[in-house]
Amino acid sequence: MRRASTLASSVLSRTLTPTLHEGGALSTINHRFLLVALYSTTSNTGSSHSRRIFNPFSSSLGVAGALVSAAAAASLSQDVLAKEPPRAELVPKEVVLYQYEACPFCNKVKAYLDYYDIPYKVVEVNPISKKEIKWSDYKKVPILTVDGEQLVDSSAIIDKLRNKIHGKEIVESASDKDDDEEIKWRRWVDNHLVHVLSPNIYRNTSEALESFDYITSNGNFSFTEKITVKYAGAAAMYFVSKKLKKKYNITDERAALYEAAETWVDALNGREFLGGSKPNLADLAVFGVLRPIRYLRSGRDMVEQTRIGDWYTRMENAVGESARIKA
Ligand SMILES: N[C@@H](CCC(=O)N[C@@H](CS)C(=O)NCC(=O)O)C(=O)O
Repeated sequence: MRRASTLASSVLSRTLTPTLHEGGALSTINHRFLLVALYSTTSNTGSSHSRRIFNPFSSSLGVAGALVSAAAAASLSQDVLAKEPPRAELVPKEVVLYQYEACPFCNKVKAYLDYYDIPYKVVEVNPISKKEIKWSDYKKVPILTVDGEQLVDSSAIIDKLRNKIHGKEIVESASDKDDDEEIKWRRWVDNHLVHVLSPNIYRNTSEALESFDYITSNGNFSFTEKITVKYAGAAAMYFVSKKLKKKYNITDERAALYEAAETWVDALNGREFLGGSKPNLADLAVFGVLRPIRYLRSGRDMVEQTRIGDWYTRMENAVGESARIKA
């Protein structure tokens, strides 16, 4: 195993040395650290079709995490909505998701797979070596293989899956107006909402440490590596998040998060979901990207300070059990 100092300097040099590729230098900086940070967690956290309420505090805050989960579970039992599994013959035989556990784009795909009850295996990618995706020319996650076919880019993956497993039914039942609305809000998730998240989870030293504590508690690090990555990562991401704020014209990150949450509730316009009585792809996208931060300080603040909580709980109920199966 590499020594902690080597690991830290490798992580830092990768993180702080921008390279030019899609998304630009700053996004590379952001991603590299997020990989080692929120996105780098263990691969064996899922269980076969067991109800899974995502709660990053379950390991680090023990009783508090259990209480949050218990409250959510109680609400689930009162109001469990039917999922929408595809016809059996349309369910792919083998679906594998290459991911970082807390990556918002990966979580979008997982929300879709969970909601539609499509069993999938997860391969957790090492963010530094990326050896698990060496076989692919595409160097980001998520990558989804569906019966051997490689799909990349979260929104494109979801579109292709929808065509494969639901195709006509959904396309024919939706009006153009519904389609336009769904497309508009899916774009809003990719172009706006995801950019508000990093400045919030690394907003100050304590939140940056909270985020890295979650990562290092769940990631595959030795004791020394944990300490090094936790403190070096938190410090670096604190500064990177300031740059991200500038890049995306965010002056007050919490205000931007609350505004995004309120904007979303306004878009619902009194409906249970954007899709009406059932979630559509925009509901699943918003839910997916918020899921990794929901029980961090920023997510808790968001639910306390805005009207998004009721919709979020409805989504937890609707998405329900994870369809993930053990590799
Ligand atoms: N547009 C892509 C973005 C994917 C993306 O940026 N993934 C990040 C992790 S959240 C990544 O793999 N970054 C690796 C890198 O930039 O080297 C999608 O929606 O899937």
